[in-house]
Amino acid sequence: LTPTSPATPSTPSTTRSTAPRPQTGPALSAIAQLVAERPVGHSLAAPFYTDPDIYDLDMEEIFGKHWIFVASEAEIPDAGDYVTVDVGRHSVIVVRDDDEIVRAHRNVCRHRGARLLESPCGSVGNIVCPYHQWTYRPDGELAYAESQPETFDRSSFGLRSVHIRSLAGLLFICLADNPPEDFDEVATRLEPYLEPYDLRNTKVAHQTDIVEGGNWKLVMENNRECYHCDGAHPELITAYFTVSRYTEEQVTPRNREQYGRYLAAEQELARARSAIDFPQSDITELDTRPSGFQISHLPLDGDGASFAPDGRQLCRTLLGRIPSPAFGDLSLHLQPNTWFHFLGDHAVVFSVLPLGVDRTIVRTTWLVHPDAEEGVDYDVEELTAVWKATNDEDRELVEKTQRGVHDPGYVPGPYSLVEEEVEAFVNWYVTRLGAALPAHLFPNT
Ligand code: 3BY
Ligand code: FES
Ligand code: FE
Repeated sequence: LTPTSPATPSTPSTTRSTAPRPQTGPALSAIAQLVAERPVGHSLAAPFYTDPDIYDLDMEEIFGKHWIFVASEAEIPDAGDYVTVDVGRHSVIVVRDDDEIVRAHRNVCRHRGARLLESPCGSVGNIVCPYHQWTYRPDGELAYAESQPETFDRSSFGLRSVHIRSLAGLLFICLADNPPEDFDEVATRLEPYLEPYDLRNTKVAHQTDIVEGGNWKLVMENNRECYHCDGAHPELITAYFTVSRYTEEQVTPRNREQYGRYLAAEQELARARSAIDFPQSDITELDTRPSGFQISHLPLDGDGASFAPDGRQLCRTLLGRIPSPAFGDLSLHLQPNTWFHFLGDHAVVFSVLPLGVDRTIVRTTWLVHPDAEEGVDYDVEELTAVWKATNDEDRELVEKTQRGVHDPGYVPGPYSLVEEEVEAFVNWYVTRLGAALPAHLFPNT
């Protein structure tokens, strides 16, 4: 296991106040009222998607306090490799130090505050500030600062660290001083599902950033259902069973035939799992804890191996100790900003990063076995085609919805039987927001 650094307490060590943010009383109480009046089983009221004050609150209470998926260890394989990640106004350096430990630091110089690294990724010996050349080791320690008095104590001016942890090679940061503690338990329960893929031992085959013209919650809600898949995702549905996760009563006459094939493929997958003592059960704890999550394993259609039109294997080398190509799709959803698909031959991982109230980055990374050779064992175009198309289709839907919820004619509408995970996401979200707002704003509860 690659260790990750324990975060040092941030300096200066002021206790963060739980009092309302520097915002006018009426704005906060209006938000509290919207939270209290949220109709269960319905989409959110328009201001949650359009109001800059609610966006600021989201950045503080959701992105500022939870574990946020930002990168994979495969993106920084060697000492000195780094990525920079912007979460709202916070810029963070995620770097592998000289002892191979993955660390996260504030991308802010301890001298007079200059932004240290501007590239989205790269490799450094040391981190040298472009302004007056204060020089930091990858572990954050200040190694050199010119023309300082005798009394200058270098050890007091290391980079401020940010909490970071690696879940089987997937890197999560938390900007809060005290991250949600329940992630430990979540990690322990997820490890047996992820370990067989050996994600630490993968390489990046491709990465894309797309900017969606919609609020981050519309991006997440759209991901949490496949109600739209039949109509919107011609590429994805050929690989996927649209009826995945359906119960008997959710099946319509139109998709009954597919449902039969789905059940048979599910049994086949259960057999493949037991061959390697892979956990058999799905877990759904999406809105019952701070680090809400769901892990579920679904068979794929056709050959059942990969996201190809015919379900055919797309990379010749399989990940980790996966026994056979047709190992279905292990999908992991974590609140608030991510989803993952782990297949026998590759993994696709997604990080949602808000840029503004109606602009959101979706970063998609395709991971393959480190020995897989591009052009020999896989073709990048083929490997990425389905999710590139799907992302683009989803972007359009998110943007249409953003335009719709911005329209004065919008009223929240009811979720269908197959949108329970959207409700779970929204419920998780309003619960977090409600808990963050001062109690006196909720006089009736
Ligand atoms: O990525 C997901 O988990 C959902 C379900 C299937 C398609 N998709 C948008
Ligand atoms: Fe970085 Fe001066 S601001 S060295
Ligand atoms: Fe979609």
